[in-house]
Amino acid sequence: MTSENTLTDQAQQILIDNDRGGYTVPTAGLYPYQWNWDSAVAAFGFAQFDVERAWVELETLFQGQWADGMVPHILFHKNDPGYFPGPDVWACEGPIPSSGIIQPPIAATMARFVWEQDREMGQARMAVLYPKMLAWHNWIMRWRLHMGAVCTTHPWETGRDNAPDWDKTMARMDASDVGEYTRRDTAHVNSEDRPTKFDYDRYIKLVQLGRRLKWDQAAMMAESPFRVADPTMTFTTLRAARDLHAVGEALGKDVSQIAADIKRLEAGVSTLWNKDLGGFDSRDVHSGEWAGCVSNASYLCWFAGVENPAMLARLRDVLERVPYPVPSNDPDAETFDARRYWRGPTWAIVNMLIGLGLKDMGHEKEAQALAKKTADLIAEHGFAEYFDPFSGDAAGGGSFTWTAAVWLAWAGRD
Ligand code: 9WN
Repeated sequence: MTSENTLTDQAQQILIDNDRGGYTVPTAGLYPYQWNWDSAVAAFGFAQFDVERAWVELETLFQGQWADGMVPHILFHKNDPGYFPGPDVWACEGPIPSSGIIQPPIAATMARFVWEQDREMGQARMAVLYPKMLAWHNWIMRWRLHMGAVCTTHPWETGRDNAPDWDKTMARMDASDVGEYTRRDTAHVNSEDRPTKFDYDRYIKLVQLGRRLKWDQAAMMAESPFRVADPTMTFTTLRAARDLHAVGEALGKDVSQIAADIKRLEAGVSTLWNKDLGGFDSRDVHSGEWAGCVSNASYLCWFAGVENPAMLARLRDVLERVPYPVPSNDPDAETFDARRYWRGPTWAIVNMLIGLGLKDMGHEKEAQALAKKTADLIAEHGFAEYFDPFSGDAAGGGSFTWTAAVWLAWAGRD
């Protein structure tokens, strides 16, 4: 048995071990529930050895869909005191106890990959999922657009929780009355690798606001201090729209509305180009201010089918300079921190999305280089939640579902 085979076996075993029956937890202990974008990636991983289980993962995720089309960022299938904030803090009323926010909508893209591997048998499954995915897309188009770019209403929505993108917006928030609460994350992993108390106070403050407003989108839009148009949400929504368009056409649906949405989102992408920074950036909708951050999400442009020579030049530089790219923050930025979560570390999941985009857009050489470096990182340092981009050291949780799925579906394949 070669070591590559061993890694593939290990990756499959991680997905099997993290399976809680119809859904996969990101990792045991630290994250005991079903997370939205983790689950979509898990489906892509499962599709490499158990396509039936891949469909089930997506179907379970959409069982949590709210009546208005929203698909929550966490589904609390079974209560677990090991995670905070749990269902009692969110107080949401969907079909499954859940959080009240979303995550990057990559489910449609991952579902398309699963379907491409299972065109005949999967046709009926896709026909059932498609209207649900479309309803979520329509919800995002209705509630989250600003000048065509997609906004986040909570740092957790982007999946890049403590990215410096939110620093200025968070600094303007008053969380002095958030009250007492007990974090559980720092009981599982090193607190140096996690967001600070300053950040957590504001995460919880925003949950309290949503709860008070009964998760009413119009009310939250009017009252929330946190509304940022961001590359993660915008690029993943645009990519999902392209995938829904393709799947819809194949299913014989009228896709004219999605085609119009794609145009709106493309226009939105251009509002995220910070020309002084020379990169795709986040912008605070209330203040109009740029975050001034080149993150790993800035490189998702190709994933969304958007070409950009300046970003390509940046990526080539990062591939040269950083031993284990792509860092979640520009290594030259003052805010760079090689271990603290989304302020520097490399995340295999984002690498995969960047790499898939690069390949689609004909940047084969860069796509291969990134896949190889990600494979080396995992082979040398394990299936960690994230990694120090300079030393490669593992950080956060271990035996991580999406890192295993990335190995199976992308990095470990060539
Ligand atoms: C909050 C599960 C999730 C990922 C996110 C990552 C982290 C949660 C947390 O874990 O966020 O959603 O409690 O830190 O930032 O991207 O989906 O793996």
